[in-house]
Amino acid sequence: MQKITVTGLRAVPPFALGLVRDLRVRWALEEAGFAYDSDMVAVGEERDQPAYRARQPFGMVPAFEVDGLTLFESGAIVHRIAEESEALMPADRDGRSHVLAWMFAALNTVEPQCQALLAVDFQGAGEDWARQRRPAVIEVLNARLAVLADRLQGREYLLDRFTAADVLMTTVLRFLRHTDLVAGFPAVDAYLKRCEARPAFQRALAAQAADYAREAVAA
Ligand SMILES: N[C@@H](CCC(=O)N[C@@H](CS)C(=O)NCC(=O)O)C(=O)O
Repeated sequence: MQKITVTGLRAVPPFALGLVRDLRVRWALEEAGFAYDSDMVAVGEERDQPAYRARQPFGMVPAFEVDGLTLFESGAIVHRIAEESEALMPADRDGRSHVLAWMFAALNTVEPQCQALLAVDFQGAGEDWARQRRPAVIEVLNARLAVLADRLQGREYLLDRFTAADVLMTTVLRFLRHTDLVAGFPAVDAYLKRCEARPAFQRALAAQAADYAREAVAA
């Protein structure tokens, strides 16, 4: 991979600092050892422009460019990076399929429940609909976390070594950081801390924070 650009958001509310999905792309790049540039887009008009919609049809982040290819959806981007680096995905076909299965599990089975809780706890804070909805969301999340805890019993990572699936699962589980849900499952808690302690994650988080701080100063 040669010239790589990752696009993040220019401004985010405090609860979203360290959660925006360009983080997972930056982390995958750090694990793979690929250098990248970042570029930040504003909320609203800039992301509605045809030039940005051509890169990310929904006007969201992250967007990604490598050697003239533009790509959107954080899962697709992390998968593309993983295809280019054995640091994130093994070479054998069955091994790659297992990584892909856990990538989908993170994005399709766990992330929607985490997002439902974010909607209840932040967008719906103090509202009746959120109070009524919360117990059902927590019940499903606890069920998902219980399965993850079983999976991680006696394992350091989702598979037999660190892969792109851990990049996605970790960044998804971070959406629960305003709760004590993960702490209720020691194996998942230890897994999350283990993944977040990786030097590549720390570099990605610091780079994202530095970009957002720079944008805040410039605003
Ligand atoms: N499924 C998409 C979701 C992208 C997404 O929700 N991005 C958020 C930031 S983490 C965003 O751009 N929010 C601003 C908006 O929706 O306008 C992905 O994984 O890339």
